[in-house]
Amino acid sequence: MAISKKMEQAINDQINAEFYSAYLYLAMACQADDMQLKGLASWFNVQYQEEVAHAMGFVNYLQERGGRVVLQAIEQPRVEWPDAVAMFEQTCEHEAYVTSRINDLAALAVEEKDFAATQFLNWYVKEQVEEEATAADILGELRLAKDAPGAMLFLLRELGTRTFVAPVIG
Ligand code: OFO
Repeated sequence: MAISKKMEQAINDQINAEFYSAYLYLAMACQADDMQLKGLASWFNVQYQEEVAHAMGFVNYLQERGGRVVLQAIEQPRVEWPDAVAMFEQTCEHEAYVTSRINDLAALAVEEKDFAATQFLNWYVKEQVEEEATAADILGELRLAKDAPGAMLFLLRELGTRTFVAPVIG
């Protein structure tokens, strides 16, 4: 069954939102690099790659369903944050927003009785739980370490151990 025009549009909008997420985290990675915080830069670089993978998951799905991918302009992200805590505050806020978008997409799939889309979107629903939990955990630890340089250094080094593993989406 061909995908509906409404779902096609919603997925195209989500492709844009995922690429915007990639841009946002790349901007954070670049600032962290400027601050000589390699571990932090590396964590956000991995996050950037994850977001590109999320966008490509939607691109591939839409093509598989016979829809037309229409790439939209990506909004310029913020370029500066006062510190790592502020970066993760925005990360938490942004991931909550993305979760609400994924939920809206899942609701549209149910409304349209598009069960293939429902199945596909389940992966993103679960992924968002993980994305929000990870960002919240790191924010909590960063707040705790804020006034203890030794602890902060340890934490930032630990963030640098994260590696990118291409997700199997769908
Ligand atoms: Fe694509 O999950 Fe973050 O934004």
